[in-house]
Amino acid sequence: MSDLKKIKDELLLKLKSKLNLSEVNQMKSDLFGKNGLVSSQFKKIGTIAETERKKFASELNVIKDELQDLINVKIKEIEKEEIREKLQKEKIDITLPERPFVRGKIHPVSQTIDEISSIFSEIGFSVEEGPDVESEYNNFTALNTPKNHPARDMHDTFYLDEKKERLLRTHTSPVQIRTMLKDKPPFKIIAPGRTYRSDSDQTHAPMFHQVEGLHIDKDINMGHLKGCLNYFIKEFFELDKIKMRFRPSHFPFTEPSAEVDIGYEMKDGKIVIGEGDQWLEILGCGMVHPNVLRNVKVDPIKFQGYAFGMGIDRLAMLKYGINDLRAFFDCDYRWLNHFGFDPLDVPTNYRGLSR
Ligand code: 2U9
Repeated sequence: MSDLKKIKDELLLKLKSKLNLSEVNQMKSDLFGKNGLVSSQFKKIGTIAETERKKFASELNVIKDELQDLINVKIKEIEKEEIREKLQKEKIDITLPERPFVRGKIHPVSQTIDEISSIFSEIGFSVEEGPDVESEYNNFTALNTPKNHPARDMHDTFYLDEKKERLLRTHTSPVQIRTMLKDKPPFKIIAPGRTYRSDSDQTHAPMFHQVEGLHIDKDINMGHLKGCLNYFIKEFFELDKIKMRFRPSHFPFTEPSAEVDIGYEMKDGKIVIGEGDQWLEILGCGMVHPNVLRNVKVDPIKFQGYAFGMGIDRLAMLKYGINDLRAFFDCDYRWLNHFGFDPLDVPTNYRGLSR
């Protein structure tokens, strides 16, 4: 029994000195570890005379509990002290100025693409995307655009090789070609994205944004095209009624083709869209040319449909009253801070489309 008492007295003595957590943990394993002092006392039980054994075992258990309590109390004390010391060292200086908080803005073009995608998704269009670098076939030949067409000229198109086989797409139409080559009709898609033309002045940038739409099914006619575009323009400009006219035009990939104008007037130096006796060209459209359908292995007797295309940058300028196109792509943060959109501001006509 004197052994047990000795162990306890020694522990009490050690615990009186200033210890850190790892020293106490070491003491714990010296006592209760596999070959610790207490553990070896337990091993002794079998060697003790039967008359003494019960008493020894019960005293050993009592001392073991006492030792464990002593150690646990010491550990708690040390932890408390460590927290106290840490809190004292980590004083917060409330006189420090706050860190500046900068939140980015959404570019008006991205905002407009989101709005357009969301409006068309309401009436069953899905969004398709494709690469900026395209083949001559997808960009021109498949779209019934002959070799002598002015759009193919070096002055209009950025070619990437001598043979003029690869180019920067001049419209997003190759996205529709790719979709039709890969899937089966019906198709009801829009294709927004970057497009390029070798053209740069006050109103033209060499890179600009377009959205095109394509709806191919059995018995689709120009009435569907007019209904779809009328719905889109009203939703986009947030108007209940809008003056709209279709003017005959020509594109190689549509027949018949038309350009769409909307009514507007100037009031106090500002453009008011929807009414008035002035006309503003807004997009081009038409019924997809049978040659285009044949090029993508769609039978034009069974399937017909319409297509349309419009410039996103100009739509964004009109809706948000921005008048210099070149500033769009200058990457000037002051401009973006002024014309950009707060990512946490949910617009009233938001339809839940995420970027
Ligand atoms: C396929 C078949 C037909 C897309 C169309 C237009 C008319 C059009 C211009 C508007 C202003 C381009 O940004 S802009 O310069 N686009 O006028 N785009 S029809 O027709 C297609 C597209 C794909 C397979």
